Amino acid sequence: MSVKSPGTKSPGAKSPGPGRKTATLGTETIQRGAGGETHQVAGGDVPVLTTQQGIPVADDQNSARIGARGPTLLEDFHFREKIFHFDHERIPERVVHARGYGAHGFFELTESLADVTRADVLQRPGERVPAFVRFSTVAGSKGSSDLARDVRGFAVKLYTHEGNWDIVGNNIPVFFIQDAIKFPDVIHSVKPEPDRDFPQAQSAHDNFWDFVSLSPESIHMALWVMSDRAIPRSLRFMEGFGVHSFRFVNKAGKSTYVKFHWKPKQGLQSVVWNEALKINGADPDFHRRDLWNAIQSGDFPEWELGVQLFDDDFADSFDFDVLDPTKLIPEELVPVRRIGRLVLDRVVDNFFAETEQVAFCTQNIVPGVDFTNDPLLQGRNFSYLDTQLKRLGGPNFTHIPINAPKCPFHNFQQDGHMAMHNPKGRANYEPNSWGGAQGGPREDPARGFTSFPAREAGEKLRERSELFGDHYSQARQFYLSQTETERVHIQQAFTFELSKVETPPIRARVVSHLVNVDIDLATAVAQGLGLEDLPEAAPPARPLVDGLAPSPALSILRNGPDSFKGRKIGILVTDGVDAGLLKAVTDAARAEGTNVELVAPKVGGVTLHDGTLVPAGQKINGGPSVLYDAVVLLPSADGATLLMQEATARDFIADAYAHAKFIGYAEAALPLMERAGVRPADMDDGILKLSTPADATAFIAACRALRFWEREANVHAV
Ligand code: HDD
Repeated sequence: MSVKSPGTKSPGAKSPGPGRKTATLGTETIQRGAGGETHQVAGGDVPVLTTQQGIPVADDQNSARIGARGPTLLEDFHFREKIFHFDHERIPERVVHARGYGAHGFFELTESLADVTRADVLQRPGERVPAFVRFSTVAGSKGSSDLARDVRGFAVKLYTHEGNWDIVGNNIPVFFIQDAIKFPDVIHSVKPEPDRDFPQAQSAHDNFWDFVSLSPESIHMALWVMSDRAIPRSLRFMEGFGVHSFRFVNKAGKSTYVKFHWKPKQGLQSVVWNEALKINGADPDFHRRDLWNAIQSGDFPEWELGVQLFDDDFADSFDFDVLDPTKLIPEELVPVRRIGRLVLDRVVDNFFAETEQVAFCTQNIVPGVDFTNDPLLQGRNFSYLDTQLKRLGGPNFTHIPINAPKCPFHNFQQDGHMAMHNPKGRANYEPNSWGGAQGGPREDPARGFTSFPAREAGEKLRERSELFGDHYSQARQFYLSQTETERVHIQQAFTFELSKVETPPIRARVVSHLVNVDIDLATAVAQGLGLEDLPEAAPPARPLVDGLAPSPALSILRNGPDSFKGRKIGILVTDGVDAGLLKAVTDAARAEGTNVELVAPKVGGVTLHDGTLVPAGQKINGGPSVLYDAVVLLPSADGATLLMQEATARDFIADAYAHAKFIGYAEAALPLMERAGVRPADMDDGILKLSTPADATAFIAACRALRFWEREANVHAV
């Protein structure tokens, strides 16, 4: 027996014309399913499905065939077009920074920089231009998880009145290598090893550390990547850096060096490594979900644009070469002047069209901005345009709306794959003698981009500046600028990563560099690895600079938020929860701007002791405490007894404790806590009993410290 094609007969529905709905019932539309059954679609009118050619489609459930059991017809253009298009949906992922997430927003100037640059976007305070930002991890492929230990890309496109300006930065202000010629090597080394194709999105393997141990220039950045900077709690809670020294050029043609910083208004925050490992399992999309939710709820993330401005005199007096991208300039030496704000206030309409197809390029600069001879930047200027050709399939990727300037643009570039806007008029060359619209655009020496006329002379050679040779002094400065908690995290991260390295000499070679950075760090890592002896220090290429002052700006914990706004609390609840206490906690959280999510035995929710039913955000095994910044335990006495038998409930508490989170609890939770390993003797000032609304307010206030770090010493014996 054959099933009738739903396209041939349907109750009361004639074949609809283009743009007309199939059939509606009130505000709901009758939709026919694959088996000929009907179901209702929420909402009002729906447009008629068409092919790419605009032909209305009568049947999207069955391909055309001869008889119900016969062969499929080649002439079924709708079927063929649909499959053909599906077969070609993928484009090559980015060779680095494949996994990313983007959002729209604006940049608003708050302080004019007219004295140092002619860049139009930096002239008039209060003026806004549209912006698009894409955050990313570097090593993992497009489907890897968000909380890999990795550098985060922080790429900003400003659609200015004088063209697109891209600041293609990272959340770390220095880079692994000094010369772009080493980029394929460092990236190959960190990507999955080519014979076995693992590990994915991890630096913890032999090849990466082999490369680092043989390339001392990467030690400074390795310190950053082993710090909590590489496991941010949220894309909203991290800094961005342009890394290189760029130039500003003013109307008089004077050049000033500049380094770019993005400072999050939300403050800095990271997770701890064990937490990151578990988040990757619980929610591999943790960062993108967080950004999406924040923007959708109107909690728009914001960064200040900061500039470090300096001149040749400073550059000449600095201990390091300002062209060396493995070095930073401490903010305490050259202050960061905050001149604007970047606000992300709109998610994309479509991930592929915008986030996947956006094409950044360090070469996209505007009049008033210029390059320096940083050899990494010079190489990048070649790579980005080149990679887009491969990735986006032709030279017309600038015609894709996300990449097109939002100011007028005219040139004689034409044709090529997918050309969307060829030049109008008769002339497609210049000079030409045609006037008006026929003749097309002309160059404008007054407004157009001009390069800073830096004087260059020298021999053609393959050499680096001598000052590039100190690879340890700033690494040491970074380490000594951290709080004790952060230093321990760095020690643990090196130990973890090198413990995954299977070749002992590579482990020892890395430690031999750490000896030059800090003897305590090297000793802790050597002990953590079980090395019998501390290796000899690797011979430095150049004497180190002694006594660099610590830079507090380099620490995350010294630059946290002053509120718990934008963070998230998980409240563990069961049937019989004290309604008053639950309300007190949620009210206090909301007053702070903190999000709350109820975690319950069943997602359908719980019945409070007053009989109210409240839905839950997560079932307990889908909402582990690693997804929250702090937790509150409000089970009823019966609920606590029930949860004592539930491993995921015990993990919820044990992990929150081990990750140094603030824990609020109702009296009834005590037996459950003890069962989870938090005994009365383990109670500390980060664990607060909640009985009254005042307790709830005090708990939220305590959470502003983000973590109760003092506890960490009690949770790690090894
Ligand atoms: Fe790069 C992508 C940042 C060095 C070559 N890079 C890319 C992205 C970011 C950075 C954020 C992702 C852009 C996006 O979201 O689409 N890259 C950096 C920083 C560097 C750096 C901060 C050092 C300071 N990169 C670097 C070098 C080279 C490249 C030295 C090559 C010589 N980078 C690329 C690339 C990518 C890229 C292959 C891959 C996808 C793309 O460009 O659009 O061209």
